[in-house]
Amino acid sequence: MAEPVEFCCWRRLCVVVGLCVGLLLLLARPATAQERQQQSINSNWLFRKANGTDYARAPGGATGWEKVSVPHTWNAADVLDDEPGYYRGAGWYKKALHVPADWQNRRVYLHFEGAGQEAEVYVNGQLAGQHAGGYTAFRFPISRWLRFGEGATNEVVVKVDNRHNPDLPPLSADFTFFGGLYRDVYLLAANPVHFELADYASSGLFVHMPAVSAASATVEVKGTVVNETSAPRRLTVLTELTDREGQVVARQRSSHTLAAGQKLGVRHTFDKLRQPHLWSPADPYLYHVTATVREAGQEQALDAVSSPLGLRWFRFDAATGFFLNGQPLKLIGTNRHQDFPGLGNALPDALAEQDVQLLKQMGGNFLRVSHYPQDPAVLAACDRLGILASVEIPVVNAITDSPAFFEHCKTMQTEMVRQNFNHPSVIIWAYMNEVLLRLPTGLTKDNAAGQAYIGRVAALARELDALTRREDPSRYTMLVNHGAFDLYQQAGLTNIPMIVGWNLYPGWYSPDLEGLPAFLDRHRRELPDKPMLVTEYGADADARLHSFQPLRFDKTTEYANSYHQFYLQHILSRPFVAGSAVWNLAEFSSESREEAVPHINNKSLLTADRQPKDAYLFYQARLRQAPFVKIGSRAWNLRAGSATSADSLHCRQPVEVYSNQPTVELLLNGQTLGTRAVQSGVARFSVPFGAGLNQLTARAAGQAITDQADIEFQLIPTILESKKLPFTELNVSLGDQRYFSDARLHQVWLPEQPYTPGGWGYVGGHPYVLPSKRLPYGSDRNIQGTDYDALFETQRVGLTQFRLDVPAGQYEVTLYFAELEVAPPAEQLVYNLAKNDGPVAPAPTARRFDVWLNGQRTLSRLGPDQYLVPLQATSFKLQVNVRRGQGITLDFKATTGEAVLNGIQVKRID
Ligand code: GCB
Ligand code: CA
Repeated sequence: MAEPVEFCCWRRLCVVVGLCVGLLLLLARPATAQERQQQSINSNWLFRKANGTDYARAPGGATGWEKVSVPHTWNAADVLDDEPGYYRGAGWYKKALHVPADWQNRRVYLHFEGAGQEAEVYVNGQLAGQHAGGYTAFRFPISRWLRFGEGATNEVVVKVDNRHNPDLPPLSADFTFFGGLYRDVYLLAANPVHFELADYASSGLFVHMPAVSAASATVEVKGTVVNETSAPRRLTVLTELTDREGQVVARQRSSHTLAAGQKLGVRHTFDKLRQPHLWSPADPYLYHVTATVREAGQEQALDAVSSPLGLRWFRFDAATGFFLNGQPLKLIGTNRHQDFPGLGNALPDALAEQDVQLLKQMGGNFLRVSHYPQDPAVLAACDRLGILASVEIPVVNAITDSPAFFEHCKTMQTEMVRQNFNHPSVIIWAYMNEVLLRLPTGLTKDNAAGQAYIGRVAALARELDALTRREDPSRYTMLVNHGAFDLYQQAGLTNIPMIVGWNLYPGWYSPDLEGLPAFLDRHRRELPDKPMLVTEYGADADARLHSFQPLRFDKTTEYANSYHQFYLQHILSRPFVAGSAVWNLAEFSSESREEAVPHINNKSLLTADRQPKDAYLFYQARLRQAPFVKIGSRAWNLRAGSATSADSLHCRQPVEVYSNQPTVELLLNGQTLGTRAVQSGVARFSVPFGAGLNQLTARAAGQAITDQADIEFQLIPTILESKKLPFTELNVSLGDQRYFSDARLHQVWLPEQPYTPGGWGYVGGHPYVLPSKRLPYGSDRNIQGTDYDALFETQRVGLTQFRLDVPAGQYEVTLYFAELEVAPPAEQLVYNLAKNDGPVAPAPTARRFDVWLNGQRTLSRLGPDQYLVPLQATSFKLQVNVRRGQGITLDFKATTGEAVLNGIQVKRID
């Protein structure tokens, strides 16, 4: 087998050897006609949805096909519309392929980085291969069906299908199962003598690091050489390790004779490389491994494969957490989903890389690639930027107890491990997420069928865990649970993996934040030997919603801020918590979600278009080393509020400043507001905002670092007849305690308030609350016909008046309604981890009411069967001429049930 021909010590690469190697490289490098070639074939595809015709063997003409390029998904738009559901079925892609004549002597493959969720590939009418699973790569040899040379056209047809398949994970989950050829597609042509190309679409080269220390490293490179020619071949395999500058630091060569059609495993061991330059988040130093196979005695390579090499070692300890290269390192980071607004999951690599970059800029060092393997660009970026990663297959919420389901899981796990084996960033392979979240209908943990099912889940977990340890003894295995400690414990699922991941939502899905420390300490007490990670925690935050009395489930920035501040503190203060990952880096698509932003899960640190929310700035302050100061709510740069008193020209509102310095000074339009101590990353100020532009400057004491935020403030007079502060406009969200700041229309909606003479507000009634009382106020339903769901989801029920004591003038009054009570029930969402909502209240009898504007009946007999279509946004724009001392009075007079009002806008128009 391998015989070392040359050995260079790590630092001592002498000039002479360097020169020789350089020369050898020069000889070996020039792209010869024979080395492997790989090119993307993303352009010029044709696409159509399935229509019953089988296009596999008769691809037909060009009509009815849409020109697309991949990455492509057919669900980019239909996941966002008001129609529940999205297309889950088959789609056809086809493309003309031209291959040069000299490829006749090559082995040609099609390589797909991923297709959602199942694919069949045809070449010139012949089935080249099938693949199940939407998140791993696959590759098929196609030479035998190709027509070569100029003028010859080949037709590649790919049938992709994202229908529900009970034998294929994921079965159900809180994310969208986009369909399509949504990652890069490649054409690959290799010499018939090549490294293995048929090993689960892996690179065929596996880099092991059996021993790494600060003093020395042992690297083992394994590969399989394949002789697909019809004659025996004498071959030389050469493996080189190069440093970041491209200098060869070690080489190994071995000679082999392969019979026709033979495959042979080759292993090169690089023993005791001295003083390796280690890889870490602070210094993500990468070497490279290149393996080539040549004809004996020839310098020309027949095939070459390369891989990054990051030298590091690590371990998890149940009591003291994670250690990288012998040093303790708290893993702090986020999860990531792979979609982007407007693109679905069909992203160019640059957007995947940008996400990893944003995590790095946050100060994070850990990415949970959830809930499935993602584009290769993600882990490549983790390698380069120094982000440690956990990767998992999409066994989410439930399993199917069928041999096919088990087989698919095992194949996916094998694909995941082999395709990503060489990424130094990967430290964990995981395989299940909250798999006991909902037992199949009729099953409970106490009945026999339920116990049998749980037993099968555990059996699958054991198989996957054993498979993973066999495939890769150098990484840790992990299984991720929701916060039902006893359930997973009794099922044996906390015992099987090397690390337990917990998705913890106390203070979100369960009422009390204090549940978090209690849960963490329970793990330590009851599973003292099991390392753990907080694999998820998060709170919904619609960046438009704000509150100064934040409440669980109100989806305000401020509730999420306090939630994250609480969690991070408890995670950091417990050494046994090896690390954590926020749910989620950015907002992501979950088609069946309703609430403030339908179809979007917004438990995230970045908005969908990757703008930072406050919590992101908070993490920067806690995690980044360099001096940092950022004004919170900088995204909330359009604010409104009522003046503090009748003759005040200011409104006081709190502002948080995030910093890693001991104190921060805040200035408003150049005037200091004082200096405050920074506590756990946050300094808190009360700012007297004036009408118009407010320029905030934050300064970390003793540091030259500052931050600025320009905030435009719409100041509402307390007494609307005020001369000093003329009334112009007022927007109120009824039944709501939040501010809604809408940058698009440049409007701010204020929370409701009761009427006081001289001012404005409602008379009578109460805020709408769900029958289940799950939310503090408002509905959780998608309101059709609007992007302002949060405004329409809240309403005041049973009000008798809304009054504004505005000065004389011409006004426009717009009333907003959505019928919330009389609504068809929503689908029970599987990911809703809150206690069961309980029985659905009987639909109330239809309401009926009139609205009078300054003594005139203006809107008649409003009700669910007249204008107020359930869950539909409805508005009426009215005009009124207000006389001196008259103001605006809206009377709500119900004849059946109670009147409602969701929002009101009053604008002076003369
Ligand atoms: C979870 C799931 C994740 C959901 C998240 C949520 O526990 O693992 O897929 O998106 O909660 O937001 O409910
Ligand atoms: Ca890609």
